[in-house]
This record gives sequence, structure tokens and C-alpha cells, in this order.
Amino acid sequence: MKTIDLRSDTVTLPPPEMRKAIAEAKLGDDVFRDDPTVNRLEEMAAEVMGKEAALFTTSGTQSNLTAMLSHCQRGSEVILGDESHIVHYEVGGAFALGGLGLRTVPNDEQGRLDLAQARHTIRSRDVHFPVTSLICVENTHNRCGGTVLSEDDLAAVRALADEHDLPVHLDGARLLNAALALGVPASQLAQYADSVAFSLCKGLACPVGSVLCGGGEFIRRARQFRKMLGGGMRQAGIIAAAGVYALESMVDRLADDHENARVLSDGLSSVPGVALAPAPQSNIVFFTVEGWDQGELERRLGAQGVLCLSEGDGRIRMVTHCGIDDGDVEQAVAIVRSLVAAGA
Ligand code: TLP
Repeated sequence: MKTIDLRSDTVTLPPPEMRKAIAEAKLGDDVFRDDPTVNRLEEMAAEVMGKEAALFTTSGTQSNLTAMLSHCQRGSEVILGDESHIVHYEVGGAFALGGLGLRTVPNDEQGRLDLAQARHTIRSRDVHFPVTSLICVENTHNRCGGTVLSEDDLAAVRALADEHDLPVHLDGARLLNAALALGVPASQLAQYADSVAFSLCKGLACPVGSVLCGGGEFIRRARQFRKMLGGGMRQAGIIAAAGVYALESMVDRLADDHENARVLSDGLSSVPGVALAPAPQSNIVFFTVEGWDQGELERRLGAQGVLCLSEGDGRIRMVTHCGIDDGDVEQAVAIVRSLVAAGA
């Protein structure tokens, strides 16, 4: 039985050509800035995001934390959405390690920040108050369903930040998916943020890594914070080579993942009792199944070789990626259909 692993696009394995690039990578000690492959990846990433400089990090989590540490003073506050990845899945690093307060405002179903609330949450200068130091946004928005924030949405955040002289950090773990969905270059979306982090280890199928992009002075600070967080890697070209290959050869294929997510969601929504939550806009599909405990459904699907994640709030998540082809999508839908027909 073939396993159809739809838990996340993080499960992607490097394709043979990427492994070849890894094997042939030119290496040096990156803490001395001597690794030509890391330097190349950082140049390429900065260019893709339209920023002055970039920093290769171990993970999206490390990129986001490094960005927050670099933008903010200890004891200050970050404003971000209540459904954001930073709040839910990054182990509270911002407050545990950064001494930062996370002030959440509601995300709407599209993953947008409630800007009226955000405006209200920005602190005025008062001897009693902590300082507001940063606004974070996420695009695509994971927990909201891989939803895509438009340029207008991002411009509105920028305008609010500018009114209060605040920097904006964009958790763009899947920004290339958002850019694809909108049909614009990623840099056009990143222009509204001072810093942007995007993942290499999701749809781009690298084994490890994320890149944090921003201004030259910001990235110099970020390099020091990354070192503090244990992210000063030595012959990191061995993994950066995968990133170079991915930026050259894997970006266009994200379109297949979006198409497979659309076909998957069409198939699932034809199963009685299944409701999409919401219809997918990128490579993430969320759905609910009436009358089923989601944990039980996850287990039963797993026993039949279809791996997915239950979100703990009634929703099941499936994510398409380069390890999933149209046959897998068809089979996953057929298995959901027969399980649901058999009853809980
Ligand atoms: N998301 C993972 C899990 O952590 C939930 C996934 O399977 O979707 N920002 C966003 C928007 C993300 O979705 C993720 C990973 C990260 C940051 C963190 O990236 P990593 O896993 O590289 O630390």
C-alpha cells in the first residue's frame, strides 16, 4: 500500500537533481562568510524578495524569531493575528527567549488582521505602557486555510504601520504560493514589509531551511541574533545548495500543488457530509466531516494509507506537494468517500 502523505508540504523529499546539487556544492565556513553556496542562496533570495540582503536560517521558526529579536527591544510588544503561526506553533519563543509581548488581534477568515483592532492595540507613549515595536502578518495564511492576502491587504497594514512608525514583518513561509495565486512576483508582495521570511523546506522540497530577507543593517543584526540562537552553521552550503536548486527549478511547479488542491477539494466536497473550510486558495485544504470525530477519522484514514492532520477544532487539514500526484489525489478522495459512507 502506497502511503499518501497529505499531512504537510514539509514532508517533501529532495528530488534526485536536488540531491546531485547537494553532493556537488562548493563549501566553506559560513560563520566566516566563506561558503560560496550560502552566499549565492542569500543573494538569490534577496533578489526574489526585492530586498537588500538575506540570511539563511535553519527553519521558518528561527527566521521569525530572529526577525522579531532584530526588530524589537525586550519588553516591547508585537501585534499579530490570533491565528498566526507565530502564536500557535512557535513554542512561545518570542516571549520565552525574546522577552516580547504578543498582542493578538483577530484574523478574519481570509487571514487578514483586524486593522481597527490593531490600531487600537498600538500603544501610545505613556510611562505606564510597554512600547509597540512590530506588526507581523502571514501570507499565505496557514490556519485560515492557506488563504492569500492581496496587495491591498498588505498595503493597508503598511499604511497603519507607517502612521505609527512601526516595522512590518511578513511570515511568508508560503509567500511563493501567495505570489503564484495572485500572479505577481513575490517581491511585489514583500515590498509592503520591512522583513520577510520564506521557507525552502515546504513546497520547494529542500530538506532544511528558510531565508530571512530585509535591509542591509537589519540583516547584519539578524546575523548576530541567528548566531545567538545557535543558527551559525558552518559548511551550510551542503543544505543551501538545495535552496539554490529550488529557486532555480522548483518554484514553477508549485502550480501543480495548487491544481491538485483544487481537484482534491472538488472531490472531497462531493462526499456527503464533507464541507470545505474554506475552499482552497493555494495548496492547503481544510474540511470538516459531519458526524465524525476528527481524531478518529485521521486514525482511520491513516490505517488506509492516507495521512492528514486533525486540527483539534473539528477541521482536518490536507496539504498538496511534489510527493503527491493526481492519482494520489483521486485515491485519497476515494478512500475518504468509502470511509465516510461506511459511517463513523
Ligand atoms: N508550518 C508547519 C507546522 O509548523 C504547522 C506546517 O506543517 O504547516 N510560518 C508558517 C506560516 C508555517 O506554516 C510554518 C510551518 C512556519 C512558519 C515554521 O516553519 P518551520 O517548520 O520551518 O519552523
